[in-house]
This record gives sequence, C-alpha cells and structure tokens, in this order.
Amino acid sequence: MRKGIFCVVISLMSILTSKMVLAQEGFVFRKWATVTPAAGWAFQAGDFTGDGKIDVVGYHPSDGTVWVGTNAGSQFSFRKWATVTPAAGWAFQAGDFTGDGKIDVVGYHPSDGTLWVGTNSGRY
Ligand SMILES: [Ca+2]
Repeated sequence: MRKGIFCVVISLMSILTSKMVLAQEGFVFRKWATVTPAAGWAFQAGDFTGDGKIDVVGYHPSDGTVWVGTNAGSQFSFRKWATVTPAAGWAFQAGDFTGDGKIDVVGYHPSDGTLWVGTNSGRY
C-alpha cells in the first residue's frame, strides 16, 4: 500500500516536472516563409533593409543566387539581390564591412581562397 502511494507521488512529480520544463521554454515557432527548392540553402541573419528588423539572406548553390528575405513582421518576403559565380561552393557571413551602417555580406570561396564583400547598395 505504501509503495503504491509512493509510485503515485513519483508519477505526479514527473508530470509536474515535465510541465515546468515546458513552461521554461522560450521559443514559440511559427512559419514565416517557404523556400524553393526546399533543400540546399544557407542562411544568415542581418538587418539588410535598415529598418531595424532583422532580415535573412539566403544563398542557393544550384544557381548562385543570393536572396534577401525582408522581415515584414510575421513573414519574410524574398527578393533576389545578387548572383555569384561560380554558383556553388560559397560560404557567406553578414556584417557591416564598409562601416556605413548597412549590413553587407562577405563570401568566401574555397577554390582559390578569396573573400568577396557584397556591399549593400541600399537599393531595395
Ligand atoms: Ca530589416
């Protein structure tokens, strides 16, 4: 009898513990975009449009296109901002490399070890 009560207490503690863990989680996920093709993209975050909201830049190695997903508050609206050659093999990072307050991208290509800054023209 005592063992049964002990097991019930342990079960209740397990349930309470799992709910406490759920209450501590801080991310609530909502879909903001769907990209095509589905696979193969590499994304970086940055405020590319300069409106104070963090956007995303996506690169796809199948055609070398670089797209900015403008943050519209609850969705990303994608537009092509550049095409790099060769199409495949690049790795990008975002940052204000020119110091003008606009977020640029730097691309590294391992075929020859070069780094290329894609200056943000501000025309979007
Ligand atoms: Ca922005």
